Amino acid sequence: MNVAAFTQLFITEQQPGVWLITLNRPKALNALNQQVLEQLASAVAWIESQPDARVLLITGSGDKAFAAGADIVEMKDLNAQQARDFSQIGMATMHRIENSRLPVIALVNGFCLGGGCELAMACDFILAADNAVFGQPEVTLGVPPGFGGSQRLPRRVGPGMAAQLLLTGEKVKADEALRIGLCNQVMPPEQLLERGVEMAAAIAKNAPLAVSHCKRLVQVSGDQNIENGCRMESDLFGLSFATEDQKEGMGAFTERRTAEFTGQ
Ligand code: DAK
Repeated sequence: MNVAAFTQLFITEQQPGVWLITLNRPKALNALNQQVLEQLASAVAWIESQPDARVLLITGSGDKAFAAGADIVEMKDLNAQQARDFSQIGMATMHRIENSRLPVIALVNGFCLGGGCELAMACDFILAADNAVFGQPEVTLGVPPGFGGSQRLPRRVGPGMAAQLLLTGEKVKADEALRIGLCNQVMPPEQLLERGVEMAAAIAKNAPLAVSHCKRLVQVSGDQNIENGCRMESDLFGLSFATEDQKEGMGAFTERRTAEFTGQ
């Protein structure tokens, strides 16, 4: 697949190994229609297939929105079966991002509502511009979330706060999103990409398999009892000693030099 095939997205390599997907429907505030969702899943797979890929960033084009939700215009006349199918397409895209071997960071610039917030939460963590507005306003449109928001929001902010946001449909600004743990950092919009690339570059310097293992372990921590989670951590810790990167990382420490990881 060629990058040019992604008509609804821009794909760029910002630095060696640091890839950026930009949703490209600024006139519709980057609303997620079926085509965007399908291209997003394909783009993640395409970037993963690039041998040097280490970290993925996702943002929205324009200065108003990350994504203002699933595309209401496309959705509004669906029947129950079609709506379920649409939900499954969105769910598959969110799982594709969550299950990527690459760490994924959402760079939220403006409105991040409904499906947009669900997309951001499928990423490993969220950096936000100070103009970001988060929310799951689906109930105001007569539906519950359809791309996993009811499950991912409680895992991010706890059940009480998630219930408040899901049941009222209220929107929260960046500083409140930071306070409740929905996003990790807030900054002026013009610094968002730079900070994201900087953080991605810091991750890209680390051993890729160890990074991938950490991503997986954090994800399962919410689903496992602590013994199962710790058992999985032990297994992956042991497995990492079969990698060249472990020899390189610990060797470099004892030899007082910077490690150079290859992902092997
Ligand atoms: N879908 C489609 N178009 C959208 C959109 C959206 N979610 N959000 C904005 N747009 C379009 C507007 O229609 C407008 O298009 P034109 O009229 O210019 O052609 C353009 O983007 C600019 O929007 P506004 O003129 O409204 O801009 P404002 O600055 O005045 O307002 C706003 C910005 C974000 C406050 C407002 O646009 C807004 O409230 N947008 C909708 C936000 C929202 O409710 N998001 C949640 C969407 S629902 C499920 C599957 C999926 C889902 C649920 C269930 N099942 C299958 C069960 C997911 C649901 C959602 O995500």
